[in-house]
Amino acid sequence: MTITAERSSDASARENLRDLLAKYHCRVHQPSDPPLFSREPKSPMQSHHWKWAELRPLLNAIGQGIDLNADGPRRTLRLASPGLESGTTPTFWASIQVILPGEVAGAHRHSASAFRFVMEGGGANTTVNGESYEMNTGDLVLTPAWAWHDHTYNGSTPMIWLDILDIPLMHVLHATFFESYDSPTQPVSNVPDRSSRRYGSGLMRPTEPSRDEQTLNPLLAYKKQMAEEALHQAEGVVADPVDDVILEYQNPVNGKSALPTLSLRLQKLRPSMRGAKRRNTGCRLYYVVRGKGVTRAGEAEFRWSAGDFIVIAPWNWHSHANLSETEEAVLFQVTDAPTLKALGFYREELEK
Ligand code: 1HN
Repeated sequence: MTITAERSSDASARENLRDLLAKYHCRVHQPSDPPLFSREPKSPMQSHHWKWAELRPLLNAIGQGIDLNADGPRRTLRLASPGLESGTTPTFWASIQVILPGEVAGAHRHSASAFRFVMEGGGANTTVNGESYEMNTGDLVLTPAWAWHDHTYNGSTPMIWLDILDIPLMHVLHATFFESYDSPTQPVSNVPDRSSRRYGSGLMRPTEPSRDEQTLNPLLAYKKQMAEEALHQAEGVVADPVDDVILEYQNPVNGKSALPTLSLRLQKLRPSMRGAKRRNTGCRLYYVVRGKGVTRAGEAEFRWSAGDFIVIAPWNWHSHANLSETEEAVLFQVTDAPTLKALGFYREELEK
C-alpha cells in the first residue's frame, strides 16, 4: 500500500488526509480542531455562590415533590456550576440530600468514592459495609469506593446532608461500576462504630491492620465534636495565608486525605481575618457552617452566611474575609487537589 498526500499547504494536506486516515481509525490534528494547549488553564466553569435562603425552598420542593423509593435514585439537589454540562466541578458532584422521617435510601455500591457532611438535623443512620454510623449535624461519614451503603431515618423532622461523589472523574475514566443490594438495607454488624473504635483516636492505631484497612481509608466516621476541638486547638499556632486556621480530615493509616481523590477540611476564619489571594488548578467547594464573610473569586464578590456554598473554578484568583469583628466563621472545604497532585497537575500561586 502506498499513501501519498499532495503537499500544497499544510492545512489542505491535513484536510486531504482526513478521509484516508479515518478509514484506519487514525487522524492528524486539523486546523479547525480546538487548540490542544493554552498557556494556562482555561475553564468554561465559573465560580459560583449558592445562597441558603434560595436553596432552602428548593429543598422543601424536592422533599414534597419527589418520592424516595428504596431501590431508586436518591432525593438530591445537585449544585450545577455555570459553564459545566453537569455537576459542580470537573471531578466531583455536590448534592444536597433530603430524607424524611421513616424513609430508607436503599443499599447499593458504586466505584465512585463518596461522603456525607450533615447540614441539618440528626439521628439518621448510614450503614457502610455492615457498620452503622449515626449522623448528626456537623458529622462526616465516608462511603469509600465500592462500599455498600444505605441510609435509614426514624426521626421526626426532615434531615439534610451534603453528598459529594467523584462521579465526573469516574465517568471520564470509563470506570463506572454500580450494584444494587438485594434488599433495601444490609444486615448491621453487632459491633457498633467498629472503625471508630479501631482508628477513631487519630493517634493510636491497630498494630495489625487487615489488608482491606490498608487499601481504603478504614475510618468511616469523623464526629463534629472531634473536628471542632482539633480546630480549636490549632488556632493561634500556624495559619494559612488564604484559608486561615485549617485542618484536613486524614486517613489514619497513611496520613493522606480521607478519600484518595478528595481532601476534606474544616477551617476557621478568625474575626476580622482578611486572607491573601491564591489561584490553583483543581476546584474548591466551601460550605459555610457558621459566620458571615465575603469571598472574592475572579471578578465576582460573594457575600455569604451560614448554609451557603461557594465553588471556585480552576485557576480563579480567590480570597476570603470574615466580616465580623467578634464572631469566627467556620467553613467546610472540599478540594480535588489529591487527584491533581497524584497526576502531577497541581499548581498554585499566591499573590505577592
Ligand atoms: C448516591 O449514591 C448517594 O448513596 C447520594 O446517598 C447522592 C448522587 C449521585 C449518584 C449517587 C447516596 C448521589 C448518589
